[in-house]
This record gives sequence, structure tokens and C-alpha cells, in this order.
Amino acid sequence: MVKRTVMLAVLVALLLSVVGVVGAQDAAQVGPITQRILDRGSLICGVHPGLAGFGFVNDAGEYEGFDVDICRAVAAAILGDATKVEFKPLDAASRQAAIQSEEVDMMSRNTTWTFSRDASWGATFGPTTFYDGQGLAVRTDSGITTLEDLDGTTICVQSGTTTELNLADAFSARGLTYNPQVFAEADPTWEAFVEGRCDAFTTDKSGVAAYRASADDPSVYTILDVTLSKEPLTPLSPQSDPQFADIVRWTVFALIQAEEYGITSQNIDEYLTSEVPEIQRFLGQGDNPGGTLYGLAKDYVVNVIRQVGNYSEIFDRNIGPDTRFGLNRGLNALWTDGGLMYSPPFR
Ligand SMILES: N[C@@H](CCC(=O)N[C@@H](CS)C(=O)NCC(=O)O)C(=O)O
Repeated sequence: MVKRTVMLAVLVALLLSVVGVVGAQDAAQVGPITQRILDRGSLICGVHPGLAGFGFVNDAGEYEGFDVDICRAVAAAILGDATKVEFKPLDAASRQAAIQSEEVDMMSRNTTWTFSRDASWGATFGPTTFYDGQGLAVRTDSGITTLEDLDGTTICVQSGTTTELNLADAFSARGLTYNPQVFAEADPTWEAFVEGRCDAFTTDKSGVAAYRASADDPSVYTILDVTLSKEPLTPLSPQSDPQFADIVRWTVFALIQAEEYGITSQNIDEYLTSEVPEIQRFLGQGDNPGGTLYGLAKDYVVNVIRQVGNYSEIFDRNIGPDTRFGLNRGLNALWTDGGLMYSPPFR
């Protein structure tokens, strides 16, 4: 009898330990950053505090913009609620420290993915959300239309970014000279140009478009049809949690894939009952594991698309042709339309 009781106890202990191990495995599917976000009930996301269209505070005192919506999409994926984001305003120079100290869980702030940053920032980048390039604005009445026309002129440029170096490279490669007027911050750089202290203003084309659109009369300024560099603007997260980086990655891919399927925040309910296996798998319906493979809700994609919209909805409402920025998709079109936006398969 005693023997039987002991055996039973051993069996129960064994069973419990198996359950415990399974439990531990479940928990282990969520990395430390995701766990922190779940415990806190919000995602801390580093953004630009004042780049119209991408990251800025609107009249209602809320953060808004293309980059801001990427943060919201990740919050919807992890917490099921796109509003649960604590935005952390970051200037260009404080980006590296913010990611290294893990003061932010992630960053979505017009940041170019480069070889040296990937190596030294202790960050995981990707996927690119906006393929940009460095551009230049001049006064429309200046008659300047090419880079060669800028030979010997004065150009306003910001330090601490990829911009300053690209400008030097582009001019020296063409045997041209210029006189740089360098500022530590973006606003004074643009203001110096507006005041006539420079013949041109340069930064990412998205930034040039944002500043031009914010002018009293944008037609006074023209964006040259010249691209000086590649600026793949890309969200990033600390290298310490590769699983969280995967969540960021598969949230961005979900935005792109939803556009490819034609699934929007408006019509997603119709797709929930789709019998197409590929759609069911993507939306985590039926027997499909969906987000559980990353410790997320099975239907995390549904939360993301319903609350934030697909890639084209995000692009169009913040910076698209019908906004004051009037940006076309260009390189940011889907691969099926000749662009670079391409999601690996959700299978
Ligand atoms: N994409 C470039 C440039 C990003 C950038 O910092 N751009 C300017 C204006 S478009 C900016 O954000 N300046 C504001 C600041 O320094 O706080 C980079 O990653 O270095």
C-alpha cells in the first residue's frame, strides 16, 4: 500500500514536471523584450518627434505618422491593442544610445539601415518599411535643375546623420565643389535654407518632402529630380531578443502580405470566413497555428490589419498622393507592381 502511494506520488511528480516543462517551453517562446512589453502592458517605441507625415504630434496631442503606425502595428500584434504604445521622442544623435541601453523596445524613426550601424549599434534591423534616397530642395526661381548646377554653391545639411557623408561623396565623385553649412538639428537646417543662407537643403527625400509641405507656400521650393544615395528606412530593436526582432519582422511582413491579398481594415471580416487555405493560414484561422509560433495570439495578423490597416492604407493616409506630401509609391510599391515590397510566404 505504502509502495503504491509512493509510486503514485512519483507518477504525479513526474506528470507535474512534464506539465512544468511544457509550461516553461511555452514561456520560453516569448523573449525578454516581448515579456517586458506584456508585463508593462505597453510597447515603448522610439520615434521622430517632429517629422510631418512620419512621426509628429498632431493637434490633438497624439503621435501620428507612417513610422508611428509601424509601432502601433507591433503593439497590436503583441498586446492586441494598437493604442498601447508609449512613444519616446528621439533626436538623430541619441538613437544609438537609446537602442543600446534598451530604453526603447524598438525604434521606428526614419533611420537608414547601414553596414556600420548594424555592426556597432547592438541592434537588429528590418524589414525596411520605406525605401528612400537622399534628395535636395532648391528655390524654384533659382533655375537650378541638376547637381552640376549646384557646383560652387552653399548647401544646408544636418550632422549626425547619413546625409552629410553622402553629400560629400556625391559631389567629389562628380568633381564638383560646395560650401557646407552644417547644423546639429534638422529644423535650423531647413530654416537657414528658407532664410536664404543656402542655395539648397538636403536630407532624405521623405524629409525634404515633409519640410517643403510645411512651408507657407510649398511651390516656392522644388525638389530636384536627383537621388544621391540609398536610404532604406528601417525599424530596429535591441539585438538581445532575436525572437522579438522576429515579431517586428513578421508584423511588417503581415502589412505587406495583407496588401498583396487585398485585405484591408475595412474588408477583413469577409476574409475571416474565406475557405482559401492560404488566407486561413495567414489570418490564423481554423487549425492553423498563426502567431502561436511566436508566442502571440493565433490571429495576431487580424488585430494588426483591423486596427492599423495594411501597408497601402498606412502609406496612403500618412504620406500618399492625396496628402499634402503627395508621395507616390515608387520603390515602395509591391513587388507585383514593380516595387521592392515583398513578404516571404506565411506558411
Ligand atoms: N535617414 C538618415 C537621416 C535621418 C534623419 O535624422 N533625418 C533628419 C531630418 S529628415 C532628422 O530626423 N533630424 C532631426 C533630428 O536630428 O533630431 C539617417 O538615418 O541618418
